[in-house]
Amino acid sequence: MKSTTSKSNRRSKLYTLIAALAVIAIVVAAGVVYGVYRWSSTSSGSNASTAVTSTHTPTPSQESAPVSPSASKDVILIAFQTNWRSVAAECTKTYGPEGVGYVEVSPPQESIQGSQWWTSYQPASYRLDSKLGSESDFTNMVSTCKAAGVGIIADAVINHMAGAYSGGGERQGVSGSPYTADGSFPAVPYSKENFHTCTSNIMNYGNASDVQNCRLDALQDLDTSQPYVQDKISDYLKHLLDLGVYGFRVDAVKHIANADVAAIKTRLAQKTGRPAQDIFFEQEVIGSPSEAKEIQPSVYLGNGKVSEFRYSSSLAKMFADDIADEDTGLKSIGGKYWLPTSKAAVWVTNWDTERDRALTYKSGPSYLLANAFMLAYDYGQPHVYSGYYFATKDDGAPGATATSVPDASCPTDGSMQPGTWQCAQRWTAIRGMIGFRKAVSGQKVRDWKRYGQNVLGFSRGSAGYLALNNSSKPSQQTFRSSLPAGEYCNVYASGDCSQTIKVSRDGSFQATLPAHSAIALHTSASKSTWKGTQSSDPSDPRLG
Ligand code: ARE
Repeated sequence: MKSTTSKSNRRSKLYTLIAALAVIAIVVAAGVVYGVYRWSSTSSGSNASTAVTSTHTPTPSQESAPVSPSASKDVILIAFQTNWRSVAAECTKTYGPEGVGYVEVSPPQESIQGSQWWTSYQPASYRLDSKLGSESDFTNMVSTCKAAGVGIIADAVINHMAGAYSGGGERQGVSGSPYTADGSFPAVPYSKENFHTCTSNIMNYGNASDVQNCRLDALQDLDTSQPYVQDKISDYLKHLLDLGVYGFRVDAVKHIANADVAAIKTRLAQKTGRPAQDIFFEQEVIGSPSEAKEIQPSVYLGNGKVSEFRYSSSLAKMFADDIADEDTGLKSIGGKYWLPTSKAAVWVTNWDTERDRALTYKSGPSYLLANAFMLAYDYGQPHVYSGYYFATKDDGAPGATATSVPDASCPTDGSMQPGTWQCAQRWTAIRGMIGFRKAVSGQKVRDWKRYGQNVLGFSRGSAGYLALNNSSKPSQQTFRSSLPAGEYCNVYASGDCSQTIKVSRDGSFQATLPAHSAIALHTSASKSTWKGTQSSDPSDPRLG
């Protein structure tokens, strides 16, 4: 009797255990299925709602989730003038699911007042209370993005403070901090003695002392050689690191002596207890061989990455001429005199060049083709730029006032109307190419071939193939790739695999590449496995 009871007890305990395990298994499986569903529905560009507003509140465990800087997720998205709430929402909705590694945001410190975008580059204090949001909005953005696997790169304006102005008197920054045109910034605090004595504008880029000790565009130039100034700057950067930012784009580095940049980084490393080489620093140095040797991009390589501006200017020239030319075309990117690929920060355009030179949305379909090339090729760390359509150079973000920028919303008609956001991170071709980059990570460029004027193709190992037609005529070709046989989605052209290419056993495929278009194929996007359901995105621009 006793043994029967204990047997049945044991049996019932066993049943309970099995039932409990079954429940756990069902819950886990449901979680996985939900996760896969969410990934596929978002990564295919499914019904992206057009409003970008924050609803996500991260749990503490999500907040501490690490962002792994892996080579397959090296894409930086520049969310120009986008407010913190909108970046947070987009991290969850688009950047994270699409595989963007980092978002570079506009300067987060308090700036002067004004609706123009460039007011962000005139600090009034280092308080994190700016046109783009409060410190708590910023903190929420950092943790929300981190939970979505996306690191935040802050634009650090450390060379100068607000611009000088005439008429004297005190002014207030966007959150009320007072400042003057003669060096008084009590909220930091900085006083006149903390600035260089040269008050004229830079006249001669052939003279390093002029470039580094005088004023860039009337901006009051900090004397970054002073230990006190280095201390204040490193405190500001430490604060951002403490809040969880991944690293920095450092503004106007050419105007700061290399020794000062290195000293600021060393202080920051000491204060945060991190090795200096583990702190991401991407330095803005616009290179020009005709300028002084002390201000060349290569001088700053010891501090981290450096902008390779040759990239965007070369792409502009090549896409206006013949991208397939063996000597002057895309093949020459990353040549002998370029920064080493591991140190180069590259983009088709940024906010300065967009208003001045370079390929931009105003250049038509070449803009998209150039971005596709950047994301498919293996030179430098790519930055996809996402700003807003504008009429004049000074136009601030859509709806910007002197002290705030409203939440972003993505356009739905492709008309590129000034005063609407671009939302480039949502464009079908950009989403497709970010997925391409992830799939071909670590694979070498091969099968490079010129197929005619402005028509070329190349493989990334046996994982992907990109063919570009930058001419105004369709191009019918037999392309030679190293892809395994199969039917692949053209991820440049659609998000739902409605345009496919059949690759034969020898890797070749026949296709007619439309004018100004591309074919992008990779092994993670085959007809039989593709989950995307949305052919195009409402914010796709009509580039002509
Ligand atoms: C604004 C007004 C000015 C006014 C000033 C002060 O436009 O008229 O005098 O405010 O009141 C941005 C805007 C500027 C703006 C500034 C501050 O572009 O127009 O000035 O914000 O609000 C050089 C630097 C490089 C710099 C470019 C613009 O080397 O670092 O000039 N780029 C960064 C940012 C900019 C930002 C700043 C620096 C300032 O990306 O967005 O300015 O924080 C050659 C040289 C380059 C030189 C280039 C252009 O190529 O080799 O070194 O770049 O010409 O001059």
